Amino acid sequence: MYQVYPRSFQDSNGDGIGDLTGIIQRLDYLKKLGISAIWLSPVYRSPNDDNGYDISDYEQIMTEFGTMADMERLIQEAQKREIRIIMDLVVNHTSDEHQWFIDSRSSKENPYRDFYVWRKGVNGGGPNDLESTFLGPAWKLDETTGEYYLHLFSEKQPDLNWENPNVRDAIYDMMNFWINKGIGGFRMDVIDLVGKIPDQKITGNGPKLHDYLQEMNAKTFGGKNLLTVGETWGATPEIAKQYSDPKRNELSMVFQFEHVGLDEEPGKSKWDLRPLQIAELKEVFAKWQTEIGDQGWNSLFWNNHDLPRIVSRWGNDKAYRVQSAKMLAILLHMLKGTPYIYQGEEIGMTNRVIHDITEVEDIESKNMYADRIQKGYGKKDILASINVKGRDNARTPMQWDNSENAGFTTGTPWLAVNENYDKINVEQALADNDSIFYTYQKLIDLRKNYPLIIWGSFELLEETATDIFAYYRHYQGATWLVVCNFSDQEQVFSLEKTVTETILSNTEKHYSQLVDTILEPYEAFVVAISN
Ligand code: TEU
Ligand code: CA
Repeated sequence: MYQVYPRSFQDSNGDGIGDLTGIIQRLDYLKKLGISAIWLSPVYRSPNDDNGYDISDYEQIMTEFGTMADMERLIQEAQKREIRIIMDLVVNHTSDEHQWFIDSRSSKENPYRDFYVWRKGVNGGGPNDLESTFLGPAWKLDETTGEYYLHLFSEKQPDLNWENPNVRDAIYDMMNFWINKGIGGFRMDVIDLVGKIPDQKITGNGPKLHDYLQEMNAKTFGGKNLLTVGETWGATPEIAKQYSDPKRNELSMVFQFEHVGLDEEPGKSKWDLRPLQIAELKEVFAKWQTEIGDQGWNSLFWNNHDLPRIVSRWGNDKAYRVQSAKMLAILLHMLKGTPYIYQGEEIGMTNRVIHDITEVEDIESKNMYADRIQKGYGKKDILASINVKGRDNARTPMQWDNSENAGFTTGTPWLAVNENYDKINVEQALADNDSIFYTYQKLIDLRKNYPLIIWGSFELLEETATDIFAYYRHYQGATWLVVCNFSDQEQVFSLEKTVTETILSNTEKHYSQLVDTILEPYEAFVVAISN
């Protein structure tokens, strides 16, 4: 799967904003990479308070992105190349500009009143102290009726009331509208929140969550060979099995985020940083690889539109950019699960550096900045956190070539292009046989040809240097070994096994035996071994 963030992928008409026609123009590139499906971040009508994750009409296309005819063309053109389009389904909340909410807020008697979560205030404030993910109270007083509505994200993203069966039916109708257009499935935004019971301050994993998903499955995509993936921040392996065990008729797979928090201070926010411990990363991956077993299915990802660029975060985007990006690709793609590549990851795009808050577009970063300024943090420290973790890091325009604005637009890009586009771009990557792109292409090809990668069981090698991440995959009597040096230092790896084949490496080396092997910084390889 390849994630496209449409706003930043390819502009086709010079207005500085990526669009659907731009995506169509780049399908041949994605075909060359070898992907099977595109997860398309939201393209629905939206006032863009949260870049399309605030939807004002689910059955219209965002004006800047094009028309419904363009969307139908994208689905068809992708299908011609055996690529399916996975729509982003944002149904925990809508925009406050959605007609349902406009009606809902108009009076307490309106038939749409119960489409959202309305409560009376308590002692002159909100009903309780629930907080929004984007900071501040999750309850907002609405003057028209003097009641509060719930918004777990921005004030312009009121939460839908899933306890109301009419809400659920309206959502299922909308999903069927898209299924009938020939899409390949849905990525479900913060789906673990829809069973919330706000009065008890339960947000994630509410008691009715899985009932709702089974109902949704039955009334929409069930039995139709569509792919569904739930964004589930609060999943444990047990919970992941509930979502994705085929017997339960819910979703195909989940995104779980346990590894994503490993460089954050426990109990604090994503902005409070600490160094990644490789030992913890190994532990978390090994846990998910083994505990989910054959019952459920997991996604594999380093990146998305909310996360910083992995080569800058856990690789080394200075001295070892190419080597570390390939190591990270190999490590992830040889695991069990469905891999997701975020646009630009396949050419090793990096975080960008900002010097002032005026350069920021992302609502999450902006709200955090305002909040921390008010709490007395220093500007420098706040900007440092944004440079490491801010969501705009992933959202700078795709770097296609070394022409002005990286070939993304002939106009002024909505968000500045990373300055390094003259060196890091698709044209360069395609011209260089040794580029990160070709490692991704090879990995995708391997996955299509070796059932061992899909189905093989996982075994972590415990007795290695801490900074070496090594594991076996076993399948039908065959064993592959994956060895990754997760550091900018040489490491010694030793194993008394015979190598029968070198499958892939990010060095020129061929491996025959592994006793006292010196690994270069960020070296990674995959070999078949005899047992
Ligand atoms: O993200 C869910 C979510 O909880 C994020 O706000 C996350 O905590 C944060 O971005 C991590 O940096 C989804 C979408 O992926 C995100 O883009 C949306 O802003 C959010 O839902 C609301 O729809
Ligand atoms: Ca455009």
